[in-house]
Amino acid sequence: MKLIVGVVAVVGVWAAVCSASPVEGQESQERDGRFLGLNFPFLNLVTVTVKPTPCLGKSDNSSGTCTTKGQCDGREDGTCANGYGVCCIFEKRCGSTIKQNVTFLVNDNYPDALKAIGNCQYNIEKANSDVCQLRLDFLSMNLANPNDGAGTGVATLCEKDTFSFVGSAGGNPTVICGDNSGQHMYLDIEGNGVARINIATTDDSIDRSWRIKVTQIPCNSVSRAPPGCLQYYTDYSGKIESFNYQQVDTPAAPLHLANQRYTICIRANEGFCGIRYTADHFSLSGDTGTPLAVVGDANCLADLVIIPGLTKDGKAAASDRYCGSQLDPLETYSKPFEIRVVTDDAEDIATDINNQGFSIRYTQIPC
Ligand SMILES: *[C@@H]1O[C@H](CO)[C@@H](O)[C@H](O)[C@H]1NC(C)=O
Ligand SMILES: *[C@@H]1O[C@H](CO)[C@@H](O)[C@H](O)[C@H]1NC(C)=O
Ligand SMILES: [Ca+2]
Ligand SMILES: [Ca+2]
Repeated sequence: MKLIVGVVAVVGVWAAVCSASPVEGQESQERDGRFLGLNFPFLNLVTVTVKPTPCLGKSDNSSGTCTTKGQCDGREDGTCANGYGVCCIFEKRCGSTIKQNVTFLVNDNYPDALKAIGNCQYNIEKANSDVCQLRLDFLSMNLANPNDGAGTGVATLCEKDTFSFVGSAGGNPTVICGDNSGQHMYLDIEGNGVARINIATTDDSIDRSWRIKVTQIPCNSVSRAPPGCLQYYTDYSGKIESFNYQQVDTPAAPLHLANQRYTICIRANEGFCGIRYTADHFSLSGDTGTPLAVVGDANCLADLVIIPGLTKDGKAAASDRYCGSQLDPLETYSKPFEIRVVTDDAEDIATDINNQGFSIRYTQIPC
């Protein structure tokens, strides 16, 4: 019996180091093991240690951690460590408290849709004391759309479903609904605090589903977003969309969201001094057919974006406020690069229709 346990221990170590070329001693022990009639079901009865290394889930390439079979606190998705471990995807449902870096928050019933009234809450604790921020990636995020004004005449309100969160560094009032797949957010988590995510659903006749990747960002990480940036882009060029922007070419396209006050930041890369914005779509007010670009403090009062403007030689732009149903291409050398989004608490559908929000491309300009 002693001999068998010894053999198992050595096989376990071999799995742990993921060695492709076994050293002499292990090779002979293995051969002995087979001679003794050892097989894998037997190994399952004994603790085999597997080094926790990153792995990719077999079904959808989600990032996970290689763990020992049976010790995965999540969903097992494929094998790793030469078959001795399982790729463990940390996937959690409503009501969970999580602490593990790179965890996926999913709706109850996931991957099926949720059709229920409820308040889904997740508490997120720091993986270790050196965490200052969370990045939420909405891999998929489909909630009920904001209202369309039927009955009341006032649209863009998240009346049925809401996604909201509270960071330990104080609240963040940004509340969203609708389709936000592909969007992301940064959330500060300070001290010994716990961040909380709330997804409230108030109608049991609508399908909704979500899968949110939560990454814990160390305090001194280069990927930490600067203070005040709800969204943070770090590429030379990219696409920025307002929450619930859905590219639909029918008049009944879902609308932008009321009550938004947040800042989108773009990291100025080394050797780049300016930034150029080009809108693929822009409609924040008065989208009645003929696109109209509106600029200026006096004209943009309800729903608008603020883009600080400065020419290359340091001359201020006439105005930083943009609204209407078109955004003309613009360049600015004002740093940090940012777009502030402001929407009011209403949308009178008698005078203000079809405002879908924006989809804007940015490209950084070399110095
Ligand atoms: C996972 O990624 C690999 C390599 O990029 C790719 O070949 C494979 O098709 C992906 N599998 C899934 C299920 O997405
Ligand atoms: C969490 O994982 C990400 C991505 O793998 C990594 O960049 C980050 O440093 C990790 N956070 C902590 C606290 O280890
Ligand atoms: Ca509007
Ligand atoms: Ca409005």
